[in-house]
Amino acid sequence: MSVRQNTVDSIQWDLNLAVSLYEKPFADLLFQAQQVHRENFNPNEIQLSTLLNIKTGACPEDCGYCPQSARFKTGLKVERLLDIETVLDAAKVAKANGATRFCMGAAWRNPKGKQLAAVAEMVQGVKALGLETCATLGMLEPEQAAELKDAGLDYYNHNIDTSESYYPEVITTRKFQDRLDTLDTVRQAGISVCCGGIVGMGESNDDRLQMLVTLANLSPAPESVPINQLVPVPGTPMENCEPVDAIDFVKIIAVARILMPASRIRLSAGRSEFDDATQALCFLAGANSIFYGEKLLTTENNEADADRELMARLGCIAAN
Ligand code: SAM
Ligand code: DTB
Ligand code: SF4
Repeated sequence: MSVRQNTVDSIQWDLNLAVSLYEKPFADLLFQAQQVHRENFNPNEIQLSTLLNIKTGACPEDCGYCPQSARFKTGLKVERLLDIETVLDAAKVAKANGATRFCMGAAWRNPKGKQLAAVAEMVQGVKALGLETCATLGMLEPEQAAELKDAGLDYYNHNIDTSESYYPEVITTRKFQDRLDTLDTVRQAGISVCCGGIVGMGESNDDRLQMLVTLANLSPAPESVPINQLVPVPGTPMENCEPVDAIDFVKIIAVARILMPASRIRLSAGRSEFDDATQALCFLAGANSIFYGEKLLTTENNEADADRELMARLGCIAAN
């Protein structure tokens, strides 16, 4: 089956197409994904984003995967919004280590007036260091998105997390449509969209593929697509979820690459569970971005030294 690029607004992907891709023989799927990848990117470049949690825990939402929800006893130490110096120091370290994008995350349902002003100042400071800026702060109002854009925000991360039908099993305190509305608000403000989801939360394979179809049908598709494997944190309702089969995960990446030819597909949370060979297969399948640095938001990530070594072994360079 030939698959056209999602560069024309009228092209809508559907679940049947995603399933037919997913069910192809592994070698055929990876070959197609690699072809699409090469048409759109230097296949040996990986984009490096570093995360910093600027406000930790005590979140009112009930996202079943999240150690930062106030509803679950995860033993996390709650921290107020960091001061700007601490954030800029972390951004300088990230830049010195080779990251090109710095993503600030806050455990909020949505930012309030003063909080947004403080984050806007951080964005301005990070941008002035010569880094791309990204923030993930929850739901946004149009004027807040405009303020962030004015401050120099390049990307806003807001994940759909899963398929629309599985979503109520994961989160009840805000709707799937709320997520789409925020994504629209971000897009309208002229900020690039970073939007992906999580696999390994007990969803079906069709849920995973439907999530990719929904992402691909955003018009345009998100510029960045983080694919997280659940980090099962003790104390959360999902603490006992089983890890995703590595080959299934690689196939999800390949389908994401084919459905979203021009998007950066990011190997995100849960990467440290994958051995080097699995990560290499993910890159072959079209992943071309990682979270880089020892910490995600509250959980551990791969060692930066190990990532540099793996990239060198694979002949990969960091994207500018
Ligand atoms: N509070 C904001 C929000 O929910 O949009 C921003 C921070 S929130 C932690 C950002 C994203 O991290 C979530 O949408 C989810 O996709 C991901 N995430 C959180 N906990 C995770 C976990 N345990 N495993 C994998 N991904 C996770
Ligand atoms: C995304 O999709 N994954 C990142 C980022 N966007 C903000 C967050 C992963 C969080 C993993 C659990 C934690 O460290 O708290
Ligand atoms: Fe709060 Fe975001 Fe965690 Fe949901 S994912 S509980 S909104 S920090």
